[in-house]
Amino acid sequence: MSPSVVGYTLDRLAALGIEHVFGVPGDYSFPLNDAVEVHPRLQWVPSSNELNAAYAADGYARRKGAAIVCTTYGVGELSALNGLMGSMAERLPVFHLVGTPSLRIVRQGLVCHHTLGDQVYDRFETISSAASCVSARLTPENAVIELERVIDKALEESRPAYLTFPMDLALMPITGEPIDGSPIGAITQHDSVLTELDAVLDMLEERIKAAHQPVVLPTVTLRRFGLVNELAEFLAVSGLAYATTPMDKGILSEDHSAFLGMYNGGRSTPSALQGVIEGSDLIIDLGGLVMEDLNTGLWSGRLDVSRVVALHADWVQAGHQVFTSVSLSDVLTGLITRFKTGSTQRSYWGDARFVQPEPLLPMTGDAHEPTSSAGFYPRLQRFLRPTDLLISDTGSCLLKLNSLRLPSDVAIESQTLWSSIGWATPAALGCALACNDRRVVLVTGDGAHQFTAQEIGVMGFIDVSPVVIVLNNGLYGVEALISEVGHAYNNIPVWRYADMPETLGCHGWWCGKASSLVELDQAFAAINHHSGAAYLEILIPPEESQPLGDELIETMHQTQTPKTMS
Ligand SMILES: Cc1ncc(C[n+]2csc(CCOP(=O)(O)OP(=O)(O)O)c2C)c(N)n1
Ligand SMILES: [Mg+2]
Repeated sequence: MSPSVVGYTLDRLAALGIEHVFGVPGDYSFPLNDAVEVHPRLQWVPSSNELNAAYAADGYARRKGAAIVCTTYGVGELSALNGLMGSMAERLPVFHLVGTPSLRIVRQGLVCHHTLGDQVYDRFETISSAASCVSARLTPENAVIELERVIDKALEESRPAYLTFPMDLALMPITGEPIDGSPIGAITQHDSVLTELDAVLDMLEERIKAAHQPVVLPTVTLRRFGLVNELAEFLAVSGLAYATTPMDKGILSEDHSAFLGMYNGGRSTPSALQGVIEGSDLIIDLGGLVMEDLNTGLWSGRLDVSRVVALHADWVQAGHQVFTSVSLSDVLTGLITRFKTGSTQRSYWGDARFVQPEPLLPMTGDAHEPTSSAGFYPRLQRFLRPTDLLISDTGSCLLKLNSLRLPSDVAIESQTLWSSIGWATPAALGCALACNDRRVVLVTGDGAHQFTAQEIGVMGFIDVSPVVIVLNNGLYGVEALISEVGHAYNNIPVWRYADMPETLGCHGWWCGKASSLVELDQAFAAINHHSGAAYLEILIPPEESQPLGDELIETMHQTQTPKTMS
């Protein structure tokens, strides 16, 4: 007996290595919900709402390679869209499965719930498919062939896919031969056109040989395509030094001997790094840098295009020269081979040798002083353990964490490009489920946390054990700064954060609140001794809510205020 359309879809996605499905059930989605419930390799994770489900799936895909989010027609799918659009921006293959009215309802023209009361049934498909790079409506006849196309495209682009399932067709058996599929780790990028690949490798070899001080800017795209080990090997055989932008932070352990620090235009750390990168005669952009404001020190970075060779996922740009149909993985492995077999092996550190990444922040503050940003970040650096995965929400904490040196083998996930506040709490849940070999440490502002804090209840319910750190300054701090402190719209309700895990049904969590540095030290020590989940609220004075310098605030004003108004 052939599997049903939904059963086969889940088999095919589980074959990629996905083990969890995030979502909220709904009557149109029951065929999907039921199929997940009985699937031997998939576990349903109940989300508090569809936006949280999409954020959790985004986090999961960052660490697992792909994820599934399942919502119901109209009301459910539309609620998930901000999360999925974030996965579009940040390049994460999240499969969005949506149950829709049956073909029988559509053919009879019956007016049904979750519509505008008219007989338009496909209104939401155009909206939801905008948050995907590929979409399909699955039927018994097309399920096999369409799933291959959709999976291939989603992985090729590393972006979401949108799949709809009319609820009657969803339960019918597929008509084609099922395909087993392979796990994500075994799936490679599309083959390159060989003549084009050779031309790229020749060009790169020549440019590297001729350069006095080439530098590498590896991007997070390498992680998305499973090429982090290749990056490490490339750095080892080439002897090239590298720096990362905020979006690409922590791609390798930040105690790597070739690591120079964070390139962020005029806000680089160490500050001398800006000169090294911008003065370099060859900048190898590995994966496609995103030159957005928060990734370029508010556009203060200037990379001379004639010195940049950009290796995108499937094309290459060197000045005005463009090469197409070459995959990043082929270019990287080709370069490794050329360095290994060629005579060009040498160290290219040049002046870069004199730039050292920032050490850990010095410990500041007397034990009985109140907690503050200045006291928190050096303590956080010392609290983190090798293999920890730090998740940061958008807000003043991200601006600070992006410029901090991470301790050895600590990884980080953030949404520097999409920057949707509230993302991090559900994303921490997704990350915790995707990688049980790392302790997840979430740092979030209170404002961001209030968006999606219900997911703490889900963490307790399904028994994952993150460390949650909430920075309570009572306001949308970073916004207060940019919009000038004093606006009532930046104040947020006063919550008793440390009481929340218990209210939300979490058992065995260490929960506490720190308002002085001695309490903070004790809390961190207690959390490191506790074997389960932990939730720590830290009071941050509102007047010192953001660790941003005056000069940065001024730059933000200048960048954001239209010339006619200044
Ligand atoms: C979904 C969404 N809504 C609004 C914003 C605008 N925004 C950016 S940061 C921020 C405030 C964050 O406040 P909080 O989490 O308390 O961090 P703080 O800066 O106070 O430490 C807001 C409202 C956004 N980025 N995303
Ligand atoms: Mg705040």
